[in-house]
Amino acid sequence: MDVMLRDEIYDQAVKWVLEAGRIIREKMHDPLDIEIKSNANDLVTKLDKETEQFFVRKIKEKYSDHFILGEEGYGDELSSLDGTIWIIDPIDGTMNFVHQKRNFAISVGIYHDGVGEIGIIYDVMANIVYHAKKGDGAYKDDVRLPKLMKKTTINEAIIGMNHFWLCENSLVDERHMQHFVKQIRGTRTYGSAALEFAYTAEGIIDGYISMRLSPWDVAAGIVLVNEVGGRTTDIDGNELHLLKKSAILTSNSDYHQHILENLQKGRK
Ligand code: 2AM
Ligand code: CA
Repeated sequence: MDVMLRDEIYDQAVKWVLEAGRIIREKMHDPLDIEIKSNANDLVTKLDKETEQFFVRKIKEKYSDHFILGEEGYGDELSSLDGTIWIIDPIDGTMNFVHQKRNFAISVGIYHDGVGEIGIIYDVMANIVYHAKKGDGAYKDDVRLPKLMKKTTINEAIIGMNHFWLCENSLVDERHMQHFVKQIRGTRTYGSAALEFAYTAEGIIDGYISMRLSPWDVAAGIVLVNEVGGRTTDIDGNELHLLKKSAILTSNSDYHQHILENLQKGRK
């Protein structure tokens, strides 16, 4: 992608993300019209939908040849990753948004011909933007994030994960996950995949494992984690396919292979 054009798209995207966040903060105490999606714990609100519509309107007006893949379905139906695609989660961590009014993010990943060029994750209530351009490093607001520190032993790792590993349809045996968590220093559950990617990029957790994430949960995060030398794959070690759901591992590269091998031992 042309560097000048990419810089322009990036500046524009950051502005829209900040504006969308401001609107969410203004409207979040109005009635949210909460609905249930795939199951009773999978929520969507009026503001998830309005925020996605905001992006779709802005992008289609300014970049009519770009495509949009959004969680709430106001974007395009895509069958390939050709061209420039904005992969958007208008509110990642909707359960946090509804119940806690914090720890949710706007996530925007911009891909060109399948390559992650821009990643923006905005912690709306903390007012912190994690952002990255491919090859130009990752930033937390104005501070460049250092490359992830060399790690040797898994015993010191803190890994983000959630209880989906305990569900019947988990891809890894529950007893194996118990064994895995005993080997590491600690686990954390933040409830927003985008923020868990951002925290992995920041190095405050050493990785994040989650089942069945969608492209909009991970698209921006992948770019951020790449820029600090981390890796993201599915739990079998394959590159992610950004038009499908995947069980993912993103982590410090030093741990990646070790965790993958560990998960494989309990793979169903
Ligand atoms: P969401 O808030 O945008 O739905 C919660 O652990 C994380 O997993 C959130 O990032 C959440 O995204 C994501 N997630 C993906 N699929 C989910 C599902 N079916 N139910 C709940 N959370 C899901
Ligand atoms: Ca999401």
